[in-house]
Amino acid sequence: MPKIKPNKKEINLNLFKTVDLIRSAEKGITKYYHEDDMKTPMHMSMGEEAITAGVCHALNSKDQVFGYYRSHALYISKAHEVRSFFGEMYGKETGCVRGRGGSMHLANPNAGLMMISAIVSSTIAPAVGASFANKVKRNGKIVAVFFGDGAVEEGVFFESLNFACLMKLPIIFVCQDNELAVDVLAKERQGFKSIPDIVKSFDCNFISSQSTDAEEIYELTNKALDLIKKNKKPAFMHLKYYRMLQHIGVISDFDKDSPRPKGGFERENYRSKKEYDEWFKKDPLKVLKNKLLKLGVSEEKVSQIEKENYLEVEESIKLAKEAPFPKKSELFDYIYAKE
Ligand SMILES: Cc1ncc(C[n+]2csc(CCOP(=O)(O)OP(=O)(O)O)c2C)c(N)n1
Ligand SMILES: [Mg+2]
Repeated sequence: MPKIKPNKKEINLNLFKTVDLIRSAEKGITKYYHEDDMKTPMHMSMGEEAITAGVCHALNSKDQVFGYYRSHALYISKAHEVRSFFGEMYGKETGCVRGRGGSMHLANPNAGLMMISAIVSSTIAPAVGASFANKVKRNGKIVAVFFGDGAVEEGVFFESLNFACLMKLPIIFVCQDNELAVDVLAKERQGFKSIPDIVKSFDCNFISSQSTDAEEIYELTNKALDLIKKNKKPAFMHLKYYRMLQHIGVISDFDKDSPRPKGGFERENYRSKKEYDEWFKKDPLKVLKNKLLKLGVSEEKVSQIEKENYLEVEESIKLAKEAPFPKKSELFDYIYAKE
């Protein structure tokens, strides 16, 4: 059966629900992180939500995504839930990987979120492997693998892209380019002209955007999916965004009230307040909210979605705090080898 395309208002409402849930969840993290009960480093997604929400809305629920340590937004865009998300943040048995993983090792295979990892570039090869398996099985599943611009500087990226192009795999490479690896700018790291220049020399479909409008990313992903279907070549989406917070942790570089954490990663003044202000005007959440109002959605409806998301986040945090830790006797369960 051909997919019936939802109308513009419906698409934007669904995207707003997702993007607002992601933002609410991260605001929840920000609110409670100082209590020190979430024993996991946080690589926050604020700023990248349009990318994950847009791509995942275009995928089917059976399609598979692979992420990296900055994947709160990806998790919520694909799994549409925050109960086991917060269970995981608190290291509890109710977490999506039963409290073993934390923020950098989320997974939810039933929802198609296969793995994320703390090692730069490390999920790209498994994603290509999964896509190869899907092709052999002819099960129609698409893989989307998300990674930062820093991942392009790793050898495994080239091998994986090469193999995917050679084997004509049904996979979308989603490069989330914030032009930073921690506090090192792209021009200080890259011995090549640009990421598009590299990728265009491979035999794949190439799409790029700087948009923070999730609907635009959704439409571009549909285009990528059509191209994969038509010419059987993988797609590469090069998508720019601004990382709103510091590399790790819950404050921005420009928070006047929150002092920079001692032993923080970033150099002073590695990016400008002007750039921050410019991107902030294009905050993915603001973009969607303004669009909904222009499309005739009432302020009450928008506030109702925001309230529902807020309450769901607060309830999920409460349940996570009350939930049990994994049992000590199960410490060595779910690992490859035991002594
Ligand atoms: C193989 C490897 N090298 C170095 C690191 C240390 N490291 C952690 S995050 C990071 C920056 C990666 O930047 P990017 O891929 O652009 O992702 P972003 O944090 O900007 O989202 C580095 C170098 C690592 N985790 N893994
Ligand atoms: Mg980066």
